[in-house]
Amino acid sequence: MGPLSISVLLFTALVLSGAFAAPRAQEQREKSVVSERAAENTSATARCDSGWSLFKSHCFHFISQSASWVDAQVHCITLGGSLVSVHSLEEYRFVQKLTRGADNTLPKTWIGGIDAVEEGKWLWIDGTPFDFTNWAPDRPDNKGPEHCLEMNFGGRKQWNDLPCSKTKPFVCAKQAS
Ligand SMILES: [Ca+2]
Ligand SMILES: [Ca+2]
Repeated sequence: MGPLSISVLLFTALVLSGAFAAPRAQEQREKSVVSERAAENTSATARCDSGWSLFKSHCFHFISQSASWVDAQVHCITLGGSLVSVHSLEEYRFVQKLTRGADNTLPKTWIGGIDAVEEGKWLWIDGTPFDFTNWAPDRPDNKGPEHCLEMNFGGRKQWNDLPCSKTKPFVCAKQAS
């Protein structure tokens, strides 16, 4: 075997061992560190996809097509998010604006609250604390029973519990990029 054959064999062995792929992997690791740092600094750089609206660190999207609560959540997941959770009156007013129709009405709309696991113990399906409520008078009343949360209910457009199989428009939310 001559020197040329040995170099060809050596080169082939290096390619097969992935020696030349290593710098690319390193570059990808560096890129992901940069994007992680960018994500930490969302206040300055937060952005939403087209059709989504930014509030603080999250993007929100109203879907006017009606679905059951669980189908709504599945749809939000396919968009990279979850049914929205609401943590302040300011945030509620923001979400309400997204639901306002061309005819200026506020349709009853699913958001991410459920008490399906244990009656009366309300959770947000995105896992955030249930730290703000805006129930309509005498709600939740669990008539049905009712384990899912609709907004824009009653004269003051507040919250009501409703059977999860009812179909409503819904609001998804996801972390801003
Ligand atoms: Ca209930
Ligand atoms: Ca109810």
